[in-house]
Amino acid sequence: MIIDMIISLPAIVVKLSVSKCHIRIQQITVRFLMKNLDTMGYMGYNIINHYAPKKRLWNSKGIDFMEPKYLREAGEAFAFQAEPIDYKRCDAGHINDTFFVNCGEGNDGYILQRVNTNIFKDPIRLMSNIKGVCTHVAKKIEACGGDPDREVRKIIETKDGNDYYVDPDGGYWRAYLMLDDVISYNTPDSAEIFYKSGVAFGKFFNQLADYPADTLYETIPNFHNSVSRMNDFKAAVKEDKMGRAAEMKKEIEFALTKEDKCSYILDRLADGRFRLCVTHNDTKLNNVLMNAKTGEGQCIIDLDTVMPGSVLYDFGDSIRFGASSAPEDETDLSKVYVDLDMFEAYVKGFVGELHDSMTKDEILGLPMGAYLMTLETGIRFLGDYLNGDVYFHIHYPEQNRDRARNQLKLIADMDEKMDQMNEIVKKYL
Ligand code: GN1
Ligand code: MG
Repeated sequence: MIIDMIISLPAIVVKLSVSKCHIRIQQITVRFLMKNLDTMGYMGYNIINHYAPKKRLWNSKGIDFMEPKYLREAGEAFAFQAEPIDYKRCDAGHINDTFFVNCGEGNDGYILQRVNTNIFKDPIRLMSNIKGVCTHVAKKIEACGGDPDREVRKIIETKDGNDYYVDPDGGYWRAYLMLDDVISYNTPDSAEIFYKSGVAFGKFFNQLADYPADTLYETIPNFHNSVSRMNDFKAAVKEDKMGRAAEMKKEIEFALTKEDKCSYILDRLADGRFRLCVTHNDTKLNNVLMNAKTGEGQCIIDLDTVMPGSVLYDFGDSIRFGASSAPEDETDLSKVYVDLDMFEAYVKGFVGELHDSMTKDEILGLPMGAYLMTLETGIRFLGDYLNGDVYFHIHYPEQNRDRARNQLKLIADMDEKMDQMNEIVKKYL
């Protein structure tokens, strides 16, 4: 016993000093990043967030430490019910910078967002899309006796009557009314919740069925063009800017074997088997706010990518996110699979709303919609990891790698479950 302890002593000492050294490196990194936040930007903020306790990121007034320049100027530019008292960063969403605005007891709260103009190149046309869509949906809600302020995003104008504020550095900001008594889920707690989100996205799709699609500006061209997504991915692999392709060899090879499936939706849009409609294109479960009291879907949010597309895009993106047994960046892949009960619950809700307007080919194609939206997201995460994390916000350095592995695990599972998914949708023809 004593001899055993003596023998293992050097190993313990080495382990302790390695972990001490690791902690020390983390502390130095955090200190350096905190001093240089202006130049390190969001990536710096997220690394600190990962390594250091969150409370270190809030200053004495309770304001996010990594407060973007002109946050306050932007907040003061909008015609809120009262002047803002404080702001909190919202960490959901991989693209824009989002803040909750508190205007004091008894006053409404607001969402203030700085649009990511590296991705949305023309924020003025983007806002005119959103305004058009919200106005259209608001009229539908009013006609049914609903409350348009609470059932569709309400855009708040600036004090001088614009839909956005431009800061002195050319940053674009917009604001929405924040809704009380709503919940958004990252994973559905029950099949019932996921069913209700399907109903809500189905309703939204219906509300936009007569929207003049040709007036919509394409905020991100080829957004769900899986063929061009695959080409972008191949270019990232070829360039291998960060020297990360070797580490991801297995995942890259796996993704490339799926290339022949990428044109499935495009072929059918081209020959008329699928219709070109107005679609949301980012139908993650957390983009529907559910009423906390009734549990029903209340308001669809994140309207940046409302563009012409196929109904399979909206169905598929919901499945890849909400019918997964685990969150999008779960690293224990044994926990990641497609939950067929969730899949069926969503089919029931979504197709239940849209049945009369969908073609038979579209209903039968839904499992492929799920497959392609998952593949697309997987190769986008992986491509971004190879490109040096320039697109999606990350909260720690390897997050895009982990997200990619997660999505590709779902694809491997869908390969196994395709027959069962096909059988499920046939029941709803
Ligand atoms: C991004 O903004 P957010 O987080 O809702 C992305 C989606 C991806 C999603 C993956 C404009 O959505 O396409 O499916 O991340 N949005 C854009 O979680 O690229
Ligand atoms: Mg989005």
